[in-house]
Amino acid sequence: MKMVNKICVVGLGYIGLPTAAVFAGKGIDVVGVDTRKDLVEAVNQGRPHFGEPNLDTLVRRVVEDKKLRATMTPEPADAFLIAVPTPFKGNKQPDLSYIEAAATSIAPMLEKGNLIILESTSPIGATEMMTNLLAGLRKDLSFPTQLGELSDIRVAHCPERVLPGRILEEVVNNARIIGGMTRKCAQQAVSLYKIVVEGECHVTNARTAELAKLTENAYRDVNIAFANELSVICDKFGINVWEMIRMANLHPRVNILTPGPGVGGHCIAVDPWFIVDSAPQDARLIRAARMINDEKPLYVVNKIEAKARSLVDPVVALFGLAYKADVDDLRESPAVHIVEMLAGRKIGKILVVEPHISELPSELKLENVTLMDFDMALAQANLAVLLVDHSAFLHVDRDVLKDKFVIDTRGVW
Ligand code: SAJ
Repeated sequence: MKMVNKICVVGLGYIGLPTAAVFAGKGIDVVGVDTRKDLVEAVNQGRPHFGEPNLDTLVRRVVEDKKLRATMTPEPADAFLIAVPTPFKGNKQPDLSYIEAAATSIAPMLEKGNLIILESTSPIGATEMMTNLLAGLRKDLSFPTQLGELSDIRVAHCPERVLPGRILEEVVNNARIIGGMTRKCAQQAVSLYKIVVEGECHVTNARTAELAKLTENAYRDVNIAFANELSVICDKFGINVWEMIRMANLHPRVNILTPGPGVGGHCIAVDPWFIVDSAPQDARLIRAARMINDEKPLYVVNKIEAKARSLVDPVVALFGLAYKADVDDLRESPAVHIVEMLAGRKIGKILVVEPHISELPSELKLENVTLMDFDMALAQANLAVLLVDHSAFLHVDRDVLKDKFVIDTRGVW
């Protein structure tokens, strides 16, 4: 295989930026491309636009070493790595417009011998769709959907699998699924990942890789839904669900996940819908799990409202807005939905504590919602609701909590 000297990473988000930085850290020339000017400028100043352990130090170093550079238009390279979002549309169907735009933007830069990797989480058939789109744009080159192993361009789907909060560690150590459009495509992709990945690279075809990635997140979603369903059942009987699960998990073949206020983030709350969309008649359990997890925030709101209405002068403090512990990411966060719904119920004063932000998101800029620090909110509240198990919330003074009504959606207080 041709040596990889230069990589063009399209999309400098939660996956693209760390991946670009890790390759640059290994001495590869990396050009990062993004359509957002502010983000490109920030990267060129050595500043990531989101919080992730150790990412700022790495980005600063590779930018200073001139190994990573960001631009708004792709450049010719040996390999192109696409890491753009794949959200869903209003009808829960996958929105592939970012993949299409990324492919269209790299098409003029392609040269014989190039490797294109789609890292974005994708519905079944998306890699093939992207390849056909490129083939239509570059009739002078051949693609694996046309010529198989003889193609000029190699294409593979290698889905990202890193956990926010541990991205830099997992991008190197996790095993990778390498879904080649052909065997040679896969081999070339393995050679590329071996530059940075210490985990094993497992070769398969692109469709299997697409569904395997969706399955990983659907597996977690289904298991969290099971835990969330149990939490509702336990509430009915006055049983502490966390204690009950701890007991059940003592069985050597039982490992139930943790109930919470709902499932957030841009992956687990989204990706299972891609399976449902591909097989609407058959994906019954996957759909049910999605609905159970999506309904959990409303259940929590009803519980908070019922308790608040039983108080004379309710002051409700809600702890945490992020979609999970110790991240600053509010996307698809059940906690944000809960505060928003609760504010609409006009139950009294709502205090919000989120140490990772300095300003409330726009949907929560409401007259009855105030962002406050932990001690002040706890002192003022008569109903304390834990929505996110941030480390900063775990060492709460039990004596202070004793004087309040407490709703703990995470089972840690
Ligand atoms: N959650 C629970 N109970 C649990 C575990 C999680 O309520 O027992 C909630 C969290 O609070 C959060 C949501 O689920 O709201 C998702 O959090 P997560 O930590 O399970 O996963 P993500 O969304 O941060 O990252 C997932 C990971 N996928 C799997 O673990 C199978 C990650 O490896 C993927 O790379 C990522 O999705 C992705 O980008 O697809």
